[in-house]
Amino acid sequence: MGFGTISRSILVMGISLVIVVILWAWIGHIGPSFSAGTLTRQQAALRQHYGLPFRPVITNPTVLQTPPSLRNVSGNSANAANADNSTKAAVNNSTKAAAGTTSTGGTAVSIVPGASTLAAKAFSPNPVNVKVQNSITWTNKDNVAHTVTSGTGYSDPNKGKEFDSGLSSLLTPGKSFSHTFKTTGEIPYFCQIHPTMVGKVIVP
Ligand SMILES: [Cu+2]
Repeated sequence: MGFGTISRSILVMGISLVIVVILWAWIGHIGPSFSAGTLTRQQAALRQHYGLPFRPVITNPTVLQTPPSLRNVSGNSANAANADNSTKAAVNNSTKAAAGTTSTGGTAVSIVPGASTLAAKAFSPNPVNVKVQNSITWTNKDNVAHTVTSGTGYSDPNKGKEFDSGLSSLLTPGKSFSHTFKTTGEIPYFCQIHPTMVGKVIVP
């Protein structure tokens, strides 16, 4: 075996290696990008083709960490319950809609940065006073999603009765939620994602 054969073998190996590297750089990324991007586009195209409603892809880690059964608590209770409860849900929704239209001139409450670990300091000011028939607008100034939900916590049977920004439409960073208070009282509230976040509304 002469040097010619050896050098040809080395050349063939070298060319093979170069081809593998070029293919890897050219189409090596298709695996992960196919599973993420292409499937999303295909699903969107099929939904449009069959006239199905648009469903946003959830990428918010906070939402993904919330069990699906807890993402739409008010909706679930309306589905599971009798006519009496669904009527209540309808009344509650119309109250929410009314509150949304009177968002101007209300009292402002911030969900402060880092709120999820700040317990009673998560909301500012806290407690907050508001006159009857006036509204409070909560604005999320943190960088993760929260809710403002009336009640003392998950186990409160009256949870969300007075107001609930909801798990299906989370208060993502920068988002606001308003509610008008029709009766006097002291209303405790909390965040459904971080139940240690607690506040109180006083309607004297
Ligand atoms: Cu929260």
